Amino acid sequence: MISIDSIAGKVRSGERLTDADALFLFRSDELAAIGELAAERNARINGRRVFFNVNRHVNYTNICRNHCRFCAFRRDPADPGAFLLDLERIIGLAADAAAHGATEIHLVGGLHPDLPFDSYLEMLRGLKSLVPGLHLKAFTAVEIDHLSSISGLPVPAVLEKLLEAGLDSLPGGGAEIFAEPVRSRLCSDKISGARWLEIMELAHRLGLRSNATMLYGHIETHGDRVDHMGRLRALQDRTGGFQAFIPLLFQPGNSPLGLDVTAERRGADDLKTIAVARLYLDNFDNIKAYWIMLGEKIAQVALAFGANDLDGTVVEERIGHEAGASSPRGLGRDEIERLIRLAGREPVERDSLYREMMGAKQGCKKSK
Ligand code: V47
Repeated sequence: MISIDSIAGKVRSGERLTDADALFLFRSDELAAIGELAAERNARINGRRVFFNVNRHVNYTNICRNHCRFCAFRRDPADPGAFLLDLERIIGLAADAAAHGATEIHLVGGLHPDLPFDSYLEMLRGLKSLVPGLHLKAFTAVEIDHLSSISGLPVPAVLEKLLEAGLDSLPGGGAEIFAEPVRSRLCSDKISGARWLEIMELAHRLGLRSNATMLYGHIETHGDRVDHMGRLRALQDRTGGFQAFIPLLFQPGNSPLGLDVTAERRGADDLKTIAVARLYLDNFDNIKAYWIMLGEKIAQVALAFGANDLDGTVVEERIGHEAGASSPRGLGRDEIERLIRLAGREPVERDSLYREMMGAKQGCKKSK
């Protein structure tokens, strides 16, 4: 019989949790006990240290040929608000971020129907040459698949070319929920969960590190969440290439999914999801509480439920905010440090490969 005690025994002796254990935790009301266990495991790995980085998100386009039903960011080319940034603008945003102390650009966009493969290479080359020193975390597995289609090159060849042009790592977006038929109901045009995992495996085999996300809090079941995390854990066993797991709380505003997600479903579920991730994903060092989607308060409390990373300053977030996220679009370095300190933890600025940053503190102003 599975119980909190049986799971605690496994966690303390280093025995891997089963899918049934994870499902039990999701269905359990013992939030505080689950959180304590997750915090205990996190403390063994990370002590009181909580990572953040000074980064900037840049979305080069919101024009997308996919029609994901959870997404309020995408546009058709003729829609009001559709945009495609030119290279000069992208470099200007990156240069400004670097001047404010950023060490990473998180560069992602929609699947633009007409942008040629060379433009993606030019983005990376331009950024690397004109704003050297910035880590380029760019293009989700979904974009990589798109680049393979438009270039006619197999995925490893696409990745090799991107690496040559300056790619440093891959973000974890586009994973959504792997389980069919939920994935088809959410995003029938998008690559399958199996393809997302295949592309990540190919990237890891080339030495690229990446993140992994899970979009939750919509029409998925707890079983779908466990299935999703199970597939990530299995891939991580094979490659070790994932740096962080990031549960992304669904923001319901302005999206075609049209779900009325009430506030009561938030909070406890978010904290439990972080805690289960910490306990079940025993081969992930870093569990990220993405404050943009969670809000600063829940993200802060998540640090007592197994999370050890708050992501970064972000500066100008669009995907969650177009869907109604009520967090700020960006935070200053000092604000993130303060959030962490007020949660009784020690802020540690990291680089994009989770190495502690040494050296001078530069100012990073709040965006708005
Ligand atoms: O892939 C889209 C999700 C993702 C909504 O790798 C939504 O370090 C909530 O992947 N509500 C993009 N989520 C963001 C992302 C990310 C963010 C921060 C850090 C990293 C990283 C990755 O946002 C998309 C999709 O899964 N998304 N719409 C929405 N309405």
